[in-house]
Amino acid sequence: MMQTELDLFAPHDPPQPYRVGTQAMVLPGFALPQVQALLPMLREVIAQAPFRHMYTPGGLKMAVALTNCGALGWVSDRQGYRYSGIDPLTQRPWPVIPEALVLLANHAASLAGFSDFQPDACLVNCYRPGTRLSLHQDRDERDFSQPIVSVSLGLPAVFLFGGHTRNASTQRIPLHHGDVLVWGGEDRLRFHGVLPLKPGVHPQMGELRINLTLRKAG
Ligand code: MD6
Ligand code: FE
Repeated sequence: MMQTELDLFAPHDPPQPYRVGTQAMVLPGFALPQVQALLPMLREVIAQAPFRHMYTPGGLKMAVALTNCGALGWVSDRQGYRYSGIDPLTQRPWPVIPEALVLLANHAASLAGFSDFQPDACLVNCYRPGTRLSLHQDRDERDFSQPIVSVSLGLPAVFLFGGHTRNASTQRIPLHHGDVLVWGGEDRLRFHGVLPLKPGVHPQMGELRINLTLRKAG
């Protein structure tokens, strides 16, 4: 009896990993043990390569602010989408990916069935309340056999996971602070996006959602 009452106040364990596709998996809370160590490293990355709003090839300003770390960074401008070793804003190489983040991504990928994942690119996306990411495919990488590992921080978001065509139906996947999403294989080219971020204040991150996507781009 007493035990039952105490359990009501015990912190919840994060739910178990679950599949959202044949080769796509959510690892709830997987990054939580590392977050306190990762945040100062992320701050350092952002100091060296600040968030900025890029333009689509069509000339529209992207709602998500972004930066990168790693040998390659994802960039967009009137010329198109591509990976570049040089930050167009600073004209310097992107900061290195913090080793703890590489290890976390490699570990998450192996739990999801992708061994030996060696990311060389980490895209850092920053969302404010109201910011959304429209449905897209990730196809600027060289080798689609390599998975993508995505770490969510800050405010929760609803991730849309679609099919292989833009108009296929989408599943809604809630992503919280510390959740890791891994996908690859036959799910690698599925359309996906993020619904407009709901207003809120995260205790550690404030009015922000930050998403880190780690890839083998080159
Ligand atoms: C985001 N993520 O969660 C945007 N792409 O903010 C992506 O576009 C994404 O999380 C490929 C694989 C995982 C992702
Ligand atoms: Fe994407």
